[in-house]
Amino acid sequence: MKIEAPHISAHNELLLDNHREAFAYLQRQLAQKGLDADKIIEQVSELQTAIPSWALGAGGTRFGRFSGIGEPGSLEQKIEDVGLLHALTRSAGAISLHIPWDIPGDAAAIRAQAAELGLAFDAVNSNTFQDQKGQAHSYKYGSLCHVDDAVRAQAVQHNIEVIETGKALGSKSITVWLADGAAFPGQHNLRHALERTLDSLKKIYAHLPADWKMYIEYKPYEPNFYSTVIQDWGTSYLLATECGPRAFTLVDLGHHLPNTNIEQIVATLMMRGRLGGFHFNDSKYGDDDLTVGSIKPYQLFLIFNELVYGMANNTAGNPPLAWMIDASHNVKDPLEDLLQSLEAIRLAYAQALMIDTDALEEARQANDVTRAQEVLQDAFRTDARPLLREARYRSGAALGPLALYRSLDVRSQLARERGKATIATGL
Ligand code: PSV
Ligand code: MN
Repeated sequence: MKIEAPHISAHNELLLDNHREAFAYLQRQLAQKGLDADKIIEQVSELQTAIPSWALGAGGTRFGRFSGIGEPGSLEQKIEDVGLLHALTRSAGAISLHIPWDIPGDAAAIRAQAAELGLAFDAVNSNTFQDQKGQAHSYKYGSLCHVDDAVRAQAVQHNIEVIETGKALGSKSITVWLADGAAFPGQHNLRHALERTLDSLKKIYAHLPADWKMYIEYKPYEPNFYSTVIQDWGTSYLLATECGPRAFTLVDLGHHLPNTNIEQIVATLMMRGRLGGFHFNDSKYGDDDLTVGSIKPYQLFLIFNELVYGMANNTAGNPPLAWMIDASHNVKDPLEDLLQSLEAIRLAYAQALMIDTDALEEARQANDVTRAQEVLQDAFRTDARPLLREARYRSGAALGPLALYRSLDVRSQLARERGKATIATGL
């Protein structure tokens, strides 16, 4: 199924009068604060978030998974789904593949299909956290950190093959997330496990094409619950700097212990030019993979505040960031959930762009803590949604993506085309 321009314009027609009124009001509010709505719209419109190929089917927990209907049963259908999201929002212009869950059979054809829908291929993701059929060595006790040379060599080789797949698609980066760690105390010599991991990562880095980047993702626990080899941003940063200038830390919002100050991590990494990208999601307890902005929208706004500052004051030459949603939807329609996440990401970004940065700096210099908080919260409490709608409208997308998705009954149409029992690959 495809969403075409006439679908969008018919839908927009119905909402346009109300939208114009709301947007004009916001525009005046912003102008009073010396902010140019058009400029913010331009910046917001540039923010394109990649959709991971594994997020298009129902997610699950270790207790079970409840499939929906019309799930994409092939990579082609996953790309079709991302095309729908992009047509509705013009904010999901890329797809990120997990190998081997989604190995393209015919890379040229897949690339052409994506290009036709306006999609690029973002980072490719390797997977050495699961054993695959016919694999010579098991990752039960780790991959890049393994005590056995042969297991490490196999895991390095897999990453090299993932890079090759990415090259055929036009990707420019690889994300390495390791499940490696110790399930129980005593299992690892912690220092040696890290040294072996560094050695393996250097071997992968040596195969990185000159115009590629390597993102190193960290996570404090799960699936190992005693220790994780790359447990935090500091470890990732250490590995990245040891590997070379094209290795960066990747921040997944769910990969922190409760109450970690993630915005501070962003500030520190950008100060060193080593923030590679983001996996967006939200969480209440741990790596819950909930819809972006569904639990802690203020935290997301504060993170974007640091990102905006870091991008505008890029003294360390931090490269443009890779943005991706890494969420799981359990009981929701994945596409609806992704639409909500896309909206939440741009909303936080737009609100961060609405901060009166001069007033904030003045308050800081005067140690006026109350005023500093007021300045931040004034932006956070501004309803930025009309601006996002305007950004979509100007780029040919829907004023109300979710409403249009529902009124077109996209999911039923997909179920008719694909059948009710298809199951997407992924966790
Ligand atoms: C691990 O929890 C992770 O965040 C990594 O990015 C994986 O690639 C992804 O989730 C798999 O769902
Ligand atoms: Mn992730």
